[in-house]
Amino acid sequence: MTFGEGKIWMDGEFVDWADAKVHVMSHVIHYGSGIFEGLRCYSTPNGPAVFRLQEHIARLYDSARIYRMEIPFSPEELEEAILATVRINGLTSCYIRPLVFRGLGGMGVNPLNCPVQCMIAAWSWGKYLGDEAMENGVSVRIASWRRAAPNTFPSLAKACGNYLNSQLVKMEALQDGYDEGIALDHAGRVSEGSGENIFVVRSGVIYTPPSSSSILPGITRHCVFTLARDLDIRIHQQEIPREALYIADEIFFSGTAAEITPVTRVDQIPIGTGSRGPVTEKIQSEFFRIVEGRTEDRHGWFTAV
Ligand code: PPE
Repeated sequence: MTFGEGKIWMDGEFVDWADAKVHVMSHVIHYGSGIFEGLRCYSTPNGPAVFRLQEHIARLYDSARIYRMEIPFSPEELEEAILATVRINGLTSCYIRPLVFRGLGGMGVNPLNCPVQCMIAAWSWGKYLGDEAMENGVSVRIASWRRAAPNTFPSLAKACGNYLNSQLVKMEALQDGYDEGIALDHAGRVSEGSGENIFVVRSGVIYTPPSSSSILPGITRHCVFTLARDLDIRIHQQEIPREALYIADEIFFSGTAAEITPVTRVDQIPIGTGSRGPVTEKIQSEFFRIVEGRTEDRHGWFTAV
């Protein structure tokens, strides 16, 4: 199933891709009033399985609470709808996008009169930053755009509107010939990529910005903490100055779409040796061993489809 085919779950029932429509006067289109998730389903020897389903649904409900949205389904119903969307489309390995948004109910900033609607789509999505990226790494620039300051756009919510900032970061990077951009926070410290959390390795220790650095609290980021502990690698949350990136031994990104991707150049400066480093390789290969079902799911991260 490629992008543009199959069935989409909309407000409790499946409709054909072409019929999954909203009105142009829906609140979300004018005011960005939506929250979403991105999950992956992996093909494992025991069949297709969704990765960290409960955690993604929990974050969706956190986003809803921040924006005072009443989701008209229970978490269990949405979990089941996600599994059903994979099943009905006959997918094994895919990306899944649930979105909760304010629909048609009148114009004006006040969103409270608009119905809260839900949709879930699934399609095959390969390597987010390119097939080569997993081994060779990506080249990034520091964005001229900052992440939103604290108490402006809440970064702990995965909200549609936040991604206008991400788009500025991404377009600028692509325009200038880079694969991705890294945004600094309001204080000039390292925050995250346009759609990835970031990790810096120095002298064998992994560092990553804390949630107070305007990051999305990534679920793959949480996996990195768990895998680092499993592998006896020290890992800390710490504010990171920009120049720490240039003198790092290794840098990598984490994200549902990006999985674990090495970063090998920042602002044209090679990071360490300029190729994927040993700590990145360890975390990355353990991550792929788990998601591809080549080792036991020892942390219970999978839900069978
Ligand atoms: N930061 C941002 C800004 C972000 O969008 C993501 C996910 C992450 C960190 C990593 O979070 P997690 O997926 O829970 O590990 N970005 C999603 C959307 C990408 C897109 O282009 O759309 C994703 O990876 O699914």
